[in-house]
Amino acid sequence: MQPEFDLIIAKGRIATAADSFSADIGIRNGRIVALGQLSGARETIDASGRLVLPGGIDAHVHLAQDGAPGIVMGDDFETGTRSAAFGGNTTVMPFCVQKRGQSLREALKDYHARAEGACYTDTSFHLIVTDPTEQVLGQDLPALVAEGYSSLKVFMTYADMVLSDYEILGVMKVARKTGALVMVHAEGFDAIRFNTEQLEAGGGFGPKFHAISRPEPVEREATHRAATLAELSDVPVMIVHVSGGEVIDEIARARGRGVKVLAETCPQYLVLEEGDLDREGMEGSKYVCSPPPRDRTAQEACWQGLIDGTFDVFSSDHCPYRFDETGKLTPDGKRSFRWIPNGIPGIETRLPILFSEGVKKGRIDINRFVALTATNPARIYGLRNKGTIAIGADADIAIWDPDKTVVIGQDKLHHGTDYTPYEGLEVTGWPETTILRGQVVVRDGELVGRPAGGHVLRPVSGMEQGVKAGR
Ligand code: DUC
Ligand code: ZN
Ligand code: ZN
Repeated sequence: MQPEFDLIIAKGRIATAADSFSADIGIRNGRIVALGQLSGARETIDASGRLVLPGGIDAHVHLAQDGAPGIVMGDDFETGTRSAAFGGNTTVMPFCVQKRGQSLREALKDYHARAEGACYTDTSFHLIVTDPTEQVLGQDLPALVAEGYSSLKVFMTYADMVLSDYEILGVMKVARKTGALVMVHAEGFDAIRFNTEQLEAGGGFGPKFHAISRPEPVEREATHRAATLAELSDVPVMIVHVSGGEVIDEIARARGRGVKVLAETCPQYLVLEEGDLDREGMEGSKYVCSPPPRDRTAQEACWQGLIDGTFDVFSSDHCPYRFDETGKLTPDGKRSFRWIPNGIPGIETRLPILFSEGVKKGRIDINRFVALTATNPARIYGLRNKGTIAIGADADIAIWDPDKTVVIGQDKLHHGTDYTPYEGLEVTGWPETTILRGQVVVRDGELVGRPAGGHVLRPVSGMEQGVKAGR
C-alpha cells in the first residue's frame, strides 16, 4: 500500500499569523493536506523542540540586476535563492528593471531567462517602470498586469530611473484601471542632487556623505508627495524601505486622510546606523544603501511601527555588491560617494535578525513575525497558496531551532557577495531546514535541493488581486 503522505513534519510547534499550536503536518504532492496526529508517510521529519513556520517570503530583493558599466551585482538567481533558502525563505520577489528605451516585455523576457531553471526558491517578479511611454501605459502595462505582473515600482530619485510627478500620475492611472499595486522609492531627486553638489564642493567625498546627502526630510517629503499622488489617483501605494519616524508620521497622516498607504521596513533600519558609513577608509561603503540607516531614534520608531501595525511587510531589500572593484570599490566610487552602488546584502539574515531582535527580545510575538515576513507579503502581492500553514497551502515550511545562537559572519552565509553588513551580530534562533512545495531544499544546514527546484510564479491578475486585498 502507498503511504498516505509523502512527508510528515512531526511534533513541531507551528505558528501562523493567527495562531500557535502543536501538530503534525501531512504533505502530499507539494501541498499541506492534513494537520493533526498523523502517521503513514514515505518520510518523517522529527520537529520536536522546533518551531515550524511558513517559509519566509522576501518581497523585496534584487538579483542579477544590471547596473552602471563595470558594476556587477553580487548575486544571480542561483546564489541569491540559495542564500534565501538557507535563511528560511521559500519565495523571493526580485525586480525586473525596464531600461529606458526598452519595452517591458523585452525586460521581462530577459529576467525570466536569468531566473528560469536557476532558483532554489520560488520567485515572483515585480516590475520597475523607468520609461512610461504611451505604449507602456496604454498597451504593455495593462496587458502585463492582467497576466499577473501586478506590482510595479517607481523611483523618485536616481538620474537613470527617476519619474516626474506627471509620469507617476500616468502610472497610477493605469494602476487604478488594472488593480496593480504601485511601490514607491520615496527620496526626492532634486534635494539629493543639490546636497550632493554642495557636499562635493566642500570636499565631502567619502561614504559617510552618502547619508548626509539624503537625510530623513528628503525621504519624508517624497513620501508625502507619493501619498498625495496616490490620493489624487485613488490608488493604494506601497512605500518601500521606510527608514524612520518622520516618514512613519507622514504615512500616518496620509492614512488619516483615508489614503491607502502600505509600508515596508527592512533589517538595516533596525540594527545599522548612519555612523556605520563613517567606518575607516572605504569600509563605510559596505553600508551604503538608500535610504541610509539613521540613528537610534529612527530605529526605535521602526520598531514601534512593526509593533503597532504601521508596517505591513518586512523585507530584506537584498541588493548585493562585492567589496571590490566590481562593486563598492569602483574607481569612481572611491572618488566620490555619489558613485558607490547603493545596496547591501541581507537575504539570508532578514529572518534571524527579526526573530532574534523582535521575537526573542519580546518586542513582537511570533504571529506578528509570521504576518510580516510571509503571510502579508503573500496576500498583498497575490501569491496564491503561499505564506501560511493550512490545509490546501503549498508545503513551504521552515523548521527553526528557536534557541540556537549564531554570530552572523560572512563565513556562515551562502550569498554570492563577499561580506555581510551584519558581521558580528549575535542572534538567537536560526532556520535549520527549509522545505519548498514538500521538497527539502536545506536539511539541518546542508544544501540538498537543486537550483531548478524553484518555480517562477505568476501572482493572480491585478484585478483579482485588487478585489482580494480590498483595494
Ligand atoms: N532601492 C532599493 O530598493 N534597493 C537598493 C537601492 C535602492 O535605491
Ligand atoms: Zn528603492
Ligand atoms: Zn530595493
